Amino acid sequence: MIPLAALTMWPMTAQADVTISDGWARASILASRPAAAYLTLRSDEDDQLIGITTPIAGHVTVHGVETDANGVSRMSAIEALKLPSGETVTLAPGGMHLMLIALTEKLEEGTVLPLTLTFASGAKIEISVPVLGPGASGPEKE
Ligand SMILES: [Cu+2]
Repeated sequence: MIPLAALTMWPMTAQADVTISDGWARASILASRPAAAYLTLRSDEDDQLIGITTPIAGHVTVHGVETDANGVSRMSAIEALKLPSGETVTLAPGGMHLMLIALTEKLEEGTVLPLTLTFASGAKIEISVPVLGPGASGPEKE
């Protein structure tokens, strides 16, 4: 993993027409367990997030959470996350998240997680998000 000191640009800023902010991942206890990461996206044009990769996980999917009539929540994969023009789309604990599966190492608090996001427009954005503690609920606001 990359030490936090290697983080050159924070907060993350726009490239293409999509602005990404408040990205973070939650430290995981075992590499054999899936991990979750969160971020906020805002696109100036209608776009869709269609792919996410990281060198340390075999698979990254956007998950939504649905609660049925019995109050049972389950996660479902979102193949293409819609980013309507000018709308803020938030992935946060309890709701949508990035699910990292088949990790090659556990997410260690204090390191950063590199992510490459691919959009339907063809744009690609590379970001690094901080890995916060297992009990964190989000990055601290200044
Ligand atoms: Cu999930």
